[in-house]
Amino acid sequence: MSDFDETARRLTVKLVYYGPALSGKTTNLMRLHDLLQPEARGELMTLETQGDRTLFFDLLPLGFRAPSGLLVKLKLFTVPGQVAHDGTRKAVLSRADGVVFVADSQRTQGVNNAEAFQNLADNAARVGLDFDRLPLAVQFNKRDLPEIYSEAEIRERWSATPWPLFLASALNGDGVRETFLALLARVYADLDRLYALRTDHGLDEPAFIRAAADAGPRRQAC
Ligand SMILES: Nc1nc2c(ncn2[C@@H]2O[C@H](COP(=O)(O)OP(=O)(O)OP(=O)(O)O)[C@@H](O)[C@H]2O)c(=O)[nH]1
Ligand SMILES: [Mg+2]
Repeated sequence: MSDFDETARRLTVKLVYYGPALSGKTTNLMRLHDLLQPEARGELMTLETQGDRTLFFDLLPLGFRAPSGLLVKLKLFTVPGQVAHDGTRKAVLSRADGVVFVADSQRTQGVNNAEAFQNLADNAARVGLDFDRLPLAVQFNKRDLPEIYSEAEIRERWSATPWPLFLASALNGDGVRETFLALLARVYADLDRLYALRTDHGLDEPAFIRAAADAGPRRQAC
């Protein structure tokens, strides 16, 4: 749930990268961090991880000012994908304004993807999010690996769903920005309805997306 502080003229928005263990959620944030403006980067803070495994979450904060002076802060989180960390996933998902579901394209990971997607729907309900209205983008990552589901198979399987679908190889950055931009577009519609971004703050959808995608980020892993 976005947080609008009228006195401080600040809007805080929470975006969450969700998905099965090792699908590439943290790598998405790392590549976004690389792609966004280097001169505005803050410290990279890494707390507890175990090998590639996120134990709590990663955080990449972005910020920019609307023409009205409103400070828009975007907080990008990753959840830990390992099944055991469900409590943390729920906490991170709580009050999310939008979600990227990062699936693993490898054929061995079909069941894990499905379970993680169900877990997202279940946890959304548990934390009071309306899953049917939640801005969501779906990314199939690791396209560079052998033994992956074909694009046709993936598109066929997801054809009845309303969410935009992206193929990515987060390791080398392919598809990372496109996925993020699609989520921003979906989130903008809700924010504009709630806070009249276009009429009261001079921020239409293209300007919002441009500003957010160019904002100088800082990444913190916890
Ligand atoms: N080949 C390939 N490897 C990838 C890609 N994206 C991520 N990886 C690798 O997959 C491993 C797991 O990536 P992470 O980003 O840590 O995965 P995660 O989803 O954050 O995992 P958890 O924190 O355990 O939930 C790492 O070794 C990454 O380098 C990709 O597009 N291609
Ligand atoms: Mg991770």
